[in-house]
Amino acid sequence: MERTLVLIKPDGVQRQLVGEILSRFERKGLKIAGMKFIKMSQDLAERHYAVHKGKSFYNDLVSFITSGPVVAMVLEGRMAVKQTRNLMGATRPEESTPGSVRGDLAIFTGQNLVHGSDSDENARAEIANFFNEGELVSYELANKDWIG
Ligand code: IDP
Ligand code: MG
Repeated sequence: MERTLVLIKPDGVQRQLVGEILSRFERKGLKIAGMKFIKMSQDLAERHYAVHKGKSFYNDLVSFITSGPVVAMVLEGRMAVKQTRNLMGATRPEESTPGSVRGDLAIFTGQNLVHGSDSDENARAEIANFFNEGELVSYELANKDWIG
């Protein structure tokens, strides 16, 4: 089973879409392994988005992600990284397909509601930025035999 880091960004919280977005991941069959509601520090934001340092949108990205609370979560399941990215939709809302979070609910790349790790390796590093091992919970879903 794979794990991935998902953030519901400040626009998702402010637009009161936390439940809407979370329910899409839950209904898919992904399991919540950890979750917290936090305002990201400058330091955490810079670590999380280190890969984008130097890009034209980097400063806006860091100031946006620290502008208000986010929901940070670890989702677990079969091919969780890819499954989550599919549910999120493409980075640019004008390119993300209807049915995806961004395709249905976002219109602007700078406010595209969600973050999801893009590889297993990055997921491990991103999870470690947000969660201690002790904050992740191991348990079985009651319906696991019906999810596969
Ligand atoms: P992702 O969130 O789909 O993985 P990335 O390329 O990793 O997309 O970019 C991280 C975030 O930076 C995006 O979700 C988006 O909010 C923002 N971003 C990416 N490209 C641009 C851009 O060209 N202009 C403004 N913001 C951008
Ligand atoms: Mg990314």
